[in-house]
Amino acid sequence: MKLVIAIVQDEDASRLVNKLMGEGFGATKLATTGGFLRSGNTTLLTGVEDDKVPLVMEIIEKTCKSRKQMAPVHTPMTGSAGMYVPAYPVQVTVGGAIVFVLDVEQFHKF
Ligand code: 2BA
Repeated sequence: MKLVIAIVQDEDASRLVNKLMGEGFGATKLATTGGFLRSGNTTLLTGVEDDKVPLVMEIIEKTCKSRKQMAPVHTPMTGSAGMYVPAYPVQVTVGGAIVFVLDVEQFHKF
C-alpha cells in the first residue's frame, strides 16, 4: 500500500476530492500553507493499493492546473538587522500539484 500526498491549489481541491471519491478512493483534505507564498493551499492524503497509484496520478495530473502568481519578495535592509523592505514582486508558476508517494508500513482501521 502507498500513501499519496498531493499538495494542490485550493481552486482544484474540491474537484480533485470529488474525482478521487468517485473512483472509490478515500481522501483526507488538509488546509495547508505554502512556505514560499505564505498563502493557503490544500494537501490531500490518499491511501491506495500499489497497482492503483498510476490511476491516482493520472486523476491528479488531469485535474490540477498550473497558474501564475505574483510573489512579494522581501529582502533584508542593509545594515539593519531584523528589518525588511519589500523588493520587486516576482512571478512564479504554482502547481499543478506536488506529489509524494510513500510506502505504508501498516494500515489499520478500527
Ligand atoms: P509555496 O511554498 O507557497 O510555493 C509556491 C510556488 O512558489 C512554487 O510552486 C514555486 O513555483 C515557487 N517557489 C517556491 N519556493 C521558491 C523559491 N525558493 N524561489 C523561487 N520560487 C519558489 P510549486 O513548486 O508548484 O509548489 C506549490 C506548493 O507545494 C508550495 O507552495 C509548497 O506548499 C508545496 N511544496 C513544493 N515543493 C515542496 C517540497 N519539496 N516539500 C514540501 N512541500 C513542497
